[in-house]
Amino acid sequence: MSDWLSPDVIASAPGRVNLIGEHIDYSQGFVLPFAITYRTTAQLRRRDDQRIRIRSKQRMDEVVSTSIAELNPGSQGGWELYVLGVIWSLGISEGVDIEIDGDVPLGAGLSSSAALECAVALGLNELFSLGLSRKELALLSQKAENIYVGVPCGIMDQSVSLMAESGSALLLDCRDLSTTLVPFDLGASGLELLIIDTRAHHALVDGEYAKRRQACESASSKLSISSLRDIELPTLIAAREKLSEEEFKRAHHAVSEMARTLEAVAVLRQKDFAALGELITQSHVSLRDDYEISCPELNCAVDVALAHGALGARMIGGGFGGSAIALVHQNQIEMVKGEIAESFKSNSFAEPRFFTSLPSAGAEITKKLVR
Ligand code: GAF
Repeated sequence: MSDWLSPDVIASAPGRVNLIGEHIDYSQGFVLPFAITYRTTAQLRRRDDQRIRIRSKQRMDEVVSTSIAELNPGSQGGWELYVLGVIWSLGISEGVDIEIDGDVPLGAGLSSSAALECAVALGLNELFSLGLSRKELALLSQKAENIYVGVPCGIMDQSVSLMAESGSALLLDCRDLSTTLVPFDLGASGLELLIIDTRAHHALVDGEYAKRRQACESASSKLSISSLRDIELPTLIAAREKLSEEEFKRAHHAVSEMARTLEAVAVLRQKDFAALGELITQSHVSLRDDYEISCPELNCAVDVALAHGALGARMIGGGFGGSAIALVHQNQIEMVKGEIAESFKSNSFAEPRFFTSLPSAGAEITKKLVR
């Protein structure tokens, strides 16, 4: 096993927090995520046969051993499916050993799966000299998750993991994957973004995510548009009777969230953090009431943060658990954490975990193949 210790290539990729623009990537909207400091690392080594071996530093006694010929979309498994899916979606035809390590909190809605896919994708791109662009790698990582793993995610998480830059949030146009960096420096204004992992269940694979996507697609089709990107709020409201109550609510979230995201970029450029906080909170209300993907733990984290001075707070990610964010004055962070922990305790929720993160760099190659 000593050959695991001398990789040809090392690549790493971050998890993400989405500042605003939730559940609109698959409606071709605008999203504003940033990469977090927590990263997944993939060490890759070429083999001279067709075998694939995968292991994780967190579970050194378990080695997944398979081969290129055995790659099969839809097969059963655990975390290794994300790695196998990327090997499959990139069309790799030679054997490889991959060792994974990292500190992206698992199950916290901070996109540890995209971090894993993107670290492997960037590493394979280097190892096999594929010459794929970051945008192509994002699309192939999404394909791995959609088809190989069977999770119908959008393109936000993979894009930010591959294309983010330190110090900025990434405005991503999910229609053409064009990006604009938006400087995001809370510290200079005495603020911090608190990430609250509620430790409630994240139900992305359980069908609710797919139902939301379907509602947006059927609303678009009834409105004769290619996606909800193509309609403004007043027109949607005027066309309300064409949609079911559920479709209208889902579309109302998507269309209003797209407008909020662009407004958030404008206020961020003016460093108007009070206005940013309001938009963040409006996003939560819309996700809670129109999109109906929040849960008591997320609502509790948001409500307690707002009641104790946060400028804004909302759930992030797929919903039904995972994390919330709160825009908090630095000198109030400990107090807000304490109040949330106390409230979780009195509601008999699991003990929350807290993180903070500066906007960090996207995926990187830290050891290159010497040619
Ligand atoms: C999950 C998905 F993977 C993303 O594509 C996105 O839809 C997000 O939920 C909600 O904004 O993270």
